[in-house]
Amino acid sequence: MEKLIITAAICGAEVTKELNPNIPYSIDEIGKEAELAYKAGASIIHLHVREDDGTPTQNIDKFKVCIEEIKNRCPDVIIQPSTGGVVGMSNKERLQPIYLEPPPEMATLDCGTCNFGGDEIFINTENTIIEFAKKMNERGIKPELECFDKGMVDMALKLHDKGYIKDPMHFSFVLGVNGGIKASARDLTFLVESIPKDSTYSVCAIGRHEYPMVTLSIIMGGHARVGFEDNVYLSKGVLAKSNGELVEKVVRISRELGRDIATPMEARKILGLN
Ligand code: KMH
Ligand code: ZN
Repeated sequence: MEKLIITAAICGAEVTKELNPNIPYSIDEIGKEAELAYKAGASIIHLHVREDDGTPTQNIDKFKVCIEEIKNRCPDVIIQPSTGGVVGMSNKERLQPIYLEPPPEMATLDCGTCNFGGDEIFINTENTIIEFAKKMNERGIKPELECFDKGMVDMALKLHDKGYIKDPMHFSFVLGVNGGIKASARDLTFLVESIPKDSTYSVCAIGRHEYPMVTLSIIMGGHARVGFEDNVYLSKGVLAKSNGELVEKVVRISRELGRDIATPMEARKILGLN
């Protein structure tokens, strides 16, 4: 089986130090967390950035300094900025990191609108998705197609057929969001069977669902995302000390199951990055 690409979603936009004091906010904290994840086996860092007080931001200058810090510590890691930001941000705010110089190799492309619990709605209209996809194409950025539900997979496939999303497609199945598809073996199988055979996919899941779903992905030939953005616990009731610990755990599981871990260069080859 192809080697496993591990993505570390090191800080997210919504989790706070109140939930786990090890969530990184500052440039230095973000750099340290990226390095721990990378040294443990992550080849992609999925990146959100924060103000020093933890407020999520999509400010391009903040991305720039955080990426410099990460590159100093992990020179060959793939950095994948979020274009999702946080619920309520405008498209213009969200798109800022795709204008970085040089452009990032990858960025997320959220493929639909989703309830996020309570009154929160993460809005991605069809026109928004097309606008983001076009801009990523212009900048030579590979989109990671974030799908929180089956309809988002179908939207990505439709926009692929219309030429807005290029081959080879890479999906990220986000399971167990409050408002999205369930974190279950049946639902993951449904998603995997819905995408073209020559595409790749990674799986992440919220909270306690993270390791069971990621383990299924390892077995099924998909890739894995772990990190504080999705889950702050190493095991039941035990807060993770770092993203490194979360990555070490998925490395252990994968090796036990006989699947080796991809280096960043191997990940680039698998994903068709230049
Ligand atoms: N924070 C969520 C609103 C992404 O990175 O593209 C969106 C998100 C997905 O995290
Ligand atoms: Zn994200």
